[in-house]
Amino acid sequence: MIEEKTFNNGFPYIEINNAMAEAKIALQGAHVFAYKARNRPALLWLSTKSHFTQGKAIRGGIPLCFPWFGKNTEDETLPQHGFARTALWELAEVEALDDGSTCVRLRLCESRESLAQWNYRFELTLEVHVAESLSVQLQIKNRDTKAFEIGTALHTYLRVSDIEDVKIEGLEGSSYYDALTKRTQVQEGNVKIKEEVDRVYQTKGENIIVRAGVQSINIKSEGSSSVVIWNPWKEKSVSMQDMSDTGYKSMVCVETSNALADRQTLAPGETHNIGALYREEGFNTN
Ligand code: TA6
Repeated sequence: MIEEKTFNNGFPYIEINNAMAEAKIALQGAHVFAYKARNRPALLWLSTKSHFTQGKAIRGGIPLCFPWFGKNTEDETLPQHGFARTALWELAEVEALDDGSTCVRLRLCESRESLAQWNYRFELTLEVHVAESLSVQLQIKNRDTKAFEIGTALHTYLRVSDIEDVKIEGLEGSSYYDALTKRTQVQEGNVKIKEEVDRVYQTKGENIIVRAGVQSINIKSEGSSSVVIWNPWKEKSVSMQDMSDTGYKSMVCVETSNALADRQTLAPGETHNIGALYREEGFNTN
């Protein structure tokens, strides 16, 4: 079942309930902000202080970073991570599949507002498959007559039982740019989070496992050349108005991306797909 709903302030979202799972997707940003498979804990973290107001990014779930990741290198006054996550997308298709899962497609094209920030014609299609796992696939199409360069990310906030228990497997041996020290290093062993972490790993992220206690979340990335790992830790959590002081303890961002040095150039008419499949393994709650 799929319902179109709004918060009390009129902020629109869709709610999906099927035999396998439930999910919520805001039309602003085509932003998946809740997903829970039956008999499993919620996969995505959502700030208890997140905005749900037009033009303000939701803190949590899966923000889509496009057409740049991080600050815009030519004009830092433009919104961090681009405009896609605060633009109003169109609900294009909803499909109830024979296996009981649900597929939703949302679309965004250039607008007067986007052209004022980034003078290119494009079409984004986000396909969300709500099943016993969550699949999120973003197709980017260059509809312009000139090539353009993009940075993209599924800026996914995963809910974890305790950040200090987290071990992230699958990044061993990858080099990473540490945005805090501005240095490039090589990952030795699993990634553990004991302080603020903000790193762009040069890896496809095809098989990442986030473990925390009995929890294990498997992430299979496609179409990406980088994976960003971020946790703001205490000081930044306290400074962020849309995050509780202790919010950092129950989240970690594992972002399937083409960020920084992995930006891509799309020729006119060219498309690129970037996506991830998320599955919580070995954790059953009755
Ligand atoms: O993905 C890591 C990062 O670029 C961090 O540097 C931090 O800024 C985070 O994204 C959150 O960005 P936001 O604009 O959503 O507050």
